[in-house]
Amino acid sequence: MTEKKASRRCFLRQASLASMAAGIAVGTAPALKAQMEMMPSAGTAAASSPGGAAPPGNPTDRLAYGVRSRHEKTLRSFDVDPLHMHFGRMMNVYTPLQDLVGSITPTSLHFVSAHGYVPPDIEPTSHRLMIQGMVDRPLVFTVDELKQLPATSRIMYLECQANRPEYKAERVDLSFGKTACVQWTGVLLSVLLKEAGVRADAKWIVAEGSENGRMTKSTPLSKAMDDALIAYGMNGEAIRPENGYPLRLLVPGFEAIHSVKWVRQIKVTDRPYMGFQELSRYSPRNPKGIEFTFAQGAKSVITNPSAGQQLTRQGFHEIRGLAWSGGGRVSKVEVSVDGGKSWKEAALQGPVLPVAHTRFTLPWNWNGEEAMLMSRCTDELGEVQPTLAQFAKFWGATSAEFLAGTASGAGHSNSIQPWGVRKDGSIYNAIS
Ligand SMILES: Nc1nc2c(c(=O)[nH]1)N[C@H]1C(S)=C(S)[C@@H](COP(=O)(O)O)O[C@H]1N2
Ligand SMILES: [Mo]
Repeated sequence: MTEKKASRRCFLRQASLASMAAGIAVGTAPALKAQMEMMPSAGTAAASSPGGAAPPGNPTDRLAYGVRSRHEKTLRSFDVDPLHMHFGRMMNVYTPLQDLVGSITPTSLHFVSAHGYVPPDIEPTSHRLMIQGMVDRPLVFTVDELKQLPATSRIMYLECQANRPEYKAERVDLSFGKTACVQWTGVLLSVLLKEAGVRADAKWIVAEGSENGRMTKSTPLSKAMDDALIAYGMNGEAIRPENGYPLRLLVPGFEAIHSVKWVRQIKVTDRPYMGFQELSRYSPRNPKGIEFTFAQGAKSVITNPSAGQQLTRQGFHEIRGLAWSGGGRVSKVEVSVDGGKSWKEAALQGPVLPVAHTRFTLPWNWNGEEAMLMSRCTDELGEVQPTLAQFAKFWGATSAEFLAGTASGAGHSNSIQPWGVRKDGSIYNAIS
């Protein structure tokens, strides 16, 4: 290191300490000044951070691994589902959709769903993924071995089957927040299955997680061979512990329960396993017996404005929301401000990716009168998002039964969400 560089670094350190202590910046370039103002020192928060407390943590740690501005307050809401308390803790953590911009969910705000078991704390070097069952050569992989195989990245959404408009929450994240869209990175499961040599009469895979309850889920082999992923990456870094660290299965477009977290085993079989989770909660019942449900239909929701929010003035507002489909790309989103009497086509923010959240927008001039906002997604398969009445009819029930929770055995719910706007600008959930 040259003397000049060394002395400059020394100057920076002293300058920042001096400015922290005194609460003033010495005569430095604007960029450096901004950087120094970001770095509070212990005990002098008030002096160095006018308007509030310093962000938590050590300043050098924050440079090594960033945190957001202390002025940003968006948080996930979470609850423990009392209905499932007797199975253990059912964890529901919701993506705060109303606070997001763009179409990628920040990793820290991704929803979490876990079935009665605490997310395991897995040491990655001791974790293994086993491929076995109806294969010629059972295989065991370490995480490092998987990382050396050809990598695939894919931006895609996940959505819990329990993301149900008919829960009728007075905030969009509480009825729609069990969905998120991030970039996942890993190895195509087909690469591993081909290496293991799947037998001709195999038809299913059964994936098993590593938590105490060892959640298992069956997925058709054809889907597993098509585009399922064994992921280790999430938005450019390791998957977060709650989302499946160090490895999770991802089954694009299927109900998220197929995407088994902390995956430790893929067993190739000729029939689905009726695991505890599949029997208890995720299999719609019809008179013929228990069914499995797979790909999710076209769905959308207006996130802004939405229930619990308040319009503070008449005039221009941009209606914003998210649309997605397990069947592929979103091809069209229509928005109604008069409860479905008339519809206008919204603009889609690109790139429009298959099986990914797609943001839509529509300019709206609020005249101060009552309004009813709705969005309706059409996907590239031509499937159109139904109203609750249409959705209920499909399952041989009524809207009232769905709203009362007595018909909740039905699969993925993708009905249209109406938000009512009152004359005072307050917004309520108008699903009926
Ligand atoms: N091993 C394991 N995998 C799991 C679950 C679980 O409880 N254990 N929950 C499933 C369900 S129901 C959902 S909705 C998604 C949630 O994924 P996320 O927590 O990363 O958002 O994970 C699925 N995979
Ligand atoms: Mo779920």
